[in-house]
Amino acid sequence: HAAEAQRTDLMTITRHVLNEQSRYPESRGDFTILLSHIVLGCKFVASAVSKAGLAKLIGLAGETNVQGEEQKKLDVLSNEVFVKALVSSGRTCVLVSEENEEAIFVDPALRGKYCVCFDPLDGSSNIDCGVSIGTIFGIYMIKDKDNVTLDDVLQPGTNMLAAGYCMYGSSCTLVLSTGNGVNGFTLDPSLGEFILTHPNIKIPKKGKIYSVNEGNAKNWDAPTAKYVEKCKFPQDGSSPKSLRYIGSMVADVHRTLLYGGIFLYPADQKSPNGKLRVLYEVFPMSFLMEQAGGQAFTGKQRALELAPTKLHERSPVFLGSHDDVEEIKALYASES
Ligand code: AHM
Ligand code: MG
Repeated sequence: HAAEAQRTDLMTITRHVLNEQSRYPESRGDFTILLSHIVLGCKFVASAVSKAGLAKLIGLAGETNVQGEEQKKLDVLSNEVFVKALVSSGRTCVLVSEENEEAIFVDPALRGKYCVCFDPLDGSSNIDCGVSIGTIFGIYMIKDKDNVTLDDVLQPGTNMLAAGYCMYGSSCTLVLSTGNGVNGFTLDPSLGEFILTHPNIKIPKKGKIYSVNEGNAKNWDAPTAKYVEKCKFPQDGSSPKSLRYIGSMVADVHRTLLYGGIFLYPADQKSPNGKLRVLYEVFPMSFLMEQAGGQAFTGKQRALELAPTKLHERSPVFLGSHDDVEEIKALYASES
């Protein structure tokens, strides 16, 4: 009665991570505590997102409320919740958020050994129409928490300890890797707990879907243009690929992870470095892809091997199924 056992033996995200961390004898639960604060932020955003339409309907958004305070935009509010949750965990020393120009150095009294880079609410153009949006995060360990500098956050993605995202969609799903495969947890709203629903996610070796903003096609470079042409008009007798593009990185990457295929945000003439940000978009998603058996490429190199020089640096990215990314790598290699 395995199904019965699963229904009654709930694998919460905290229990799962505690199990994983018990492999490390030196672990003192710091990571579990940090993660539970991230999870709290995700639950807050999930709840706020589900009420966003309602708040608008009854005239809350963008207007002053009863206390005479200006209502905060959902992305600004989400950022404040994450920053406060992370600082109060006592386990972080430096934070990088898409919403903050500068890195946030945590007060020495509250410092811990982790650095968290995050985008609290990505895909904001999708908020007002109720389409899926998400939170993305990457976690590093800092060498010396009493002497933290900007260099400590400008590390290549290969140094990342853990990464994940939470998707606020038809259900709320948190996908996490601590460097030992990828697992997905779904929020049970009646319990307020994320329960393991997608153990050990592996991306299909090859997919049937490509995902890109084709509106930028006139500015693409030759390898990207050639690749997308091949998706539509394959020359090897295979069927054309389907196109799916939501315009929320978390949703597009989540579908790619589960169904296979490729997600592209290439460079173009107008944006020579693409659009997506290295520290809190490209790195965490690349880490998850590799951990699930896929690949992530920038057009020049393995995405995780980038060494960022600026907090909000951008990079082109091609990520997804092993074989599909292999094809785009070949096109860029023959170009140079
Ligand atoms: P945002 O940080 O302004 O929300 O932009 C990031 C989003 C990603 O979620 C998504 O992959 C991309 O922008 C879509 O960009 P475009 O509208 O150029 O296709
Ligand atoms: Mg973003």
